[in-house]
Parts: sequence; C-alpha cells; structure tokens
Amino acid sequence: MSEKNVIPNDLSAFWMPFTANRQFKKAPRMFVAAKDMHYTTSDGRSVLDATAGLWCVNAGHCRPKITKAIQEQAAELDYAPAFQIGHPKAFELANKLVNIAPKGMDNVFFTNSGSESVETALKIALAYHRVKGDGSRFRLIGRERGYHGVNFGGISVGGIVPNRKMFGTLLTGVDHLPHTHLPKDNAFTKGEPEFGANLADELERIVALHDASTIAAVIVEPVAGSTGVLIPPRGYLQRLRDICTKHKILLIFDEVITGFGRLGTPFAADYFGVIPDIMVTAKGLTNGVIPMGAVFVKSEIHDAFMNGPEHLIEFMHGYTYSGNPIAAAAGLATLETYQEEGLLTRGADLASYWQEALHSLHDAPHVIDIRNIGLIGAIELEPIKGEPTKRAFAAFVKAFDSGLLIRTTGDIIALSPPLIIKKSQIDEIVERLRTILNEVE
Ligand code: PXG
Ligand code: PLP
Repeated sequence: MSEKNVIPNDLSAFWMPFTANRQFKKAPRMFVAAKDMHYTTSDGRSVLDATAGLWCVNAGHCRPKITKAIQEQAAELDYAPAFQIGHPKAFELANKLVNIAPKGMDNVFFTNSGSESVETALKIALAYHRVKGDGSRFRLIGRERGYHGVNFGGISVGGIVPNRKMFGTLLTGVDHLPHTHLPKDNAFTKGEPEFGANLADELERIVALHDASTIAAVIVEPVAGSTGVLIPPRGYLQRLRDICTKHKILLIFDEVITGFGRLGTPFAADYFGVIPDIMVTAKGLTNGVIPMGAVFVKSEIHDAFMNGPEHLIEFMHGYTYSGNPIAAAAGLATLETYQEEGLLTRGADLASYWQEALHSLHDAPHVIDIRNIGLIGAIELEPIKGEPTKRAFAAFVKAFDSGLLIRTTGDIIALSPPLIIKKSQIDEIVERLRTILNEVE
C-alpha cells in the first residue's frame, strides 16, 4: 500500500456515524478532554454536558475509580477468550448486576453495545420459544418511532423511518404498535401523560390479526429516547404487560437509555412497576467509557435452555468481546461509583427541580411542547416551514458555541445530564437555553 501524505488532523478518512459529514468537516466540533459535568473543546472552551455524552456518562466524566480500574485491568489481563473460557470479573459483574435488577431477572448475557443487546434479546426470545417446543412463535412486534439500534433486527422492529428505508428487506414477520405521542392531548404534561393508555390495546388487535401462537415477543423502550423523548401514558406499560402475559408473549424492555438511574430508579421497570421478561441495557453499564451491553433475562428463560447433553452449547450466540475483561472491570468500578454516590436513585431527588426548571421555558420562543421524566427532558420546537430539523440544529450549534452540549433529533431538544448534576447547573442549562431560543430564527 502506498503511503499517503496524511496530515495529523486530516478529517477526510473517518466516515462519521449519524453525522452530516461534509457540513461537520467544514466546521468541526471537537472535544479533547472531559471532567465531571464538563467537556473541553479543541479551542480550550469548557462545555457543560446536558446529555451525558450520548445518554451514557451517568456518573459524569473521567471518574477516578473507573479510570483506575481500566488502567489496572489492561495491565493485568487484557483479553481472555469469551467462548469456553472465563475470567473472574465477568462473573462478578453479572452477579452484581442481577442484584440491582428487578426481581426475577437473574441471568445476564454480555454484549458490546445497545444494538448488539437488542439482537441478542430478539434471538433469545425466538430461541426460547423453540426450546420450549413452541417454535411457531416467530413474529416480533416493535413500535412506530421506536429506536433499537442500527443492526438488522433492531431496525426491523424499530420505527424510525429514515433509519430503515435505505436498507431493503428487513426481518419478515414483524409488526408495529402505534407510537404514543399525542401532543394535542398531552402537550406540556409534567411526567407521565394522562391520555393514550388505550394505545396498548392495539396489541390485542395485532394479536387477533396474526394469532397469539405466532408471536414471540414485543419490544418497546419504556421511555422512547432517540425519537425525541416519548413518555408512556399512565398505565400503558402495565397494559402491554398484561396482554403479553395473557398470550404468553415475551415482553422486552429496551432500557439502553433508561437503565442505570436515568429515571431515579435503577431501571425504568422499577420506576413503572412493570417487570419485562427480558431487559436490554448498555450505555450507563460502564458509564459509557468502554463499550459494553448486558441483556437481563428471567431465570425461567435462561433455565429453559439448560437442557440436553451438558457438553453441547445451549445457545449459539456470542461476541468475541462478550464480557471483555477491561469492560467488566469498567462495569464493576461504575457500579461501585453509582453505589457510593447513590446515583441510581439520585434522579428521584432532583426530578421535581428538573421538571420545574424545564417547564419554566414554556413561554420561550418556538416552544410547542415540554416533556420530562426522571432526569430526562425534551423541548419540542415549532419546525421552520418546509425546513424541518433546521431550527433545532441551529440551536444545537449555538449551544455548543456558547458552552452547552444538548442533543437534537428532528426539532426536539433532548436533555439527559449526568446524574451528578448540581441544581445550579440545572439553572445554568435552562438560562442558556432561554438565551439560545431567543436568538435562533
Ligand atoms: N436501544 C435504545 C433504546 C437506544 O437508545 C440503542 C438501542 C443502540 O445502542 P448502541 O450502543 O448500539 O448505539 C440505543 C442507542 C440519541 C442517541 O441522541 C441515542 C442512542 C445512541 C446514540 C444517540 O438519541 N441510543
Ligand atoms: N466476521 C468474522 C470474519 C469473524 O471471524 C468474526 C468473529 O470471529 C466476526 C465477524 C464477529 O466478530 P465479533 O465476535 O467481534 O462480533
């Protein structure tokens, strides 16, 4: 291969994910360091992180315990084969995770991302019915506007159209529930919206259409994040649970965003008091520092596989990096940090302050809805006529330039700060947002 004349910060080779590459490379935004609630940009400015990276840095940035654990693990045992061989920290982490998981979720399968956790969960659901002798259950039910990562299973059950439409035939045997976003009825609701629990009954319609005996699982985000923060109507998730139980359909909660304290409880399942059969996690599991995901399953599901000759592999699935030693060490140190600082429940103490602060923006320019739950918030802006997403993106750039990191999707500003945030920093986010909203066209 000929050696190319590459300058150190030539941006051309890296095809960036979910990024307007050409626009970015004309005016790059770069972080070079981070500590606690702040990033530092390449031009030396401090930026307040109102998004916990991408909903993942729940304990804040560069936490010493996590950094040290990674350094020490890298020096001691860098990698151990994931198949047919173990290492102690993966088992230790699995045990610690099931201790904080909802009751009955006693087994954990490790992956490296939310997307891989989703694929793993869908495969467990399909295979579970087969090992139980119920192999006619092959259908998977997702939801409109759902985000379940970017792999083929995930985009098939997902419902974000731009993420699906370029990729031809997706999984067959998939159907979708309607989304639950009802701005006419629920705009400016604080917490769980009043209207829309009846949308769960659409599952009965889908079951009647396909017959329950063909349906393996329903997958939903308890609170939909990526699509712009859709909070489930009061009672909606319980109805989904009841319908799934009645028809022996597995209920999968995708808790990639809601897991690890985001709602002020360890998991959204705890917050809503609705326990799924399978729970998909990633992101906050290692504080976003090392890629890692975990799929939690009820012991009945795990145990159903533990049949047949003992020398045979029970579930033909796994990743080279499932339970990777450095990721496991990061996960253990992250859980310790969460526990020492009470971060898995700290959101509950801050939720009402967060709520009132966000809703004080109801009269800011362009705002057509504000939604919140736990330490999640969304501010929906009126789109510029004929140019959807442009106003919110302008707000994102202005925020970045003025020292605030927000996330936008469509014309929605999504907020999910690290769980270590101070009240004064919540005030700062809201004040800065008001200025930005006053300035954007
Ligand atoms: N499920 C859910 C519910 C998610 O939110 C994934 C699966 C996929 O995880 P990975 O680790 O494969 O990216 C996610 C990820 C945003 C944003 O700003 C959200 C995600 C990722 C990046 C950005 O909304 N969610
Ligand atoms: N592709 C090839 C050719 C491989 O050999 C492997 C793993 O051995 C994979 C893909 C899957 O990689 P991973 O286990 O990291 O998901």
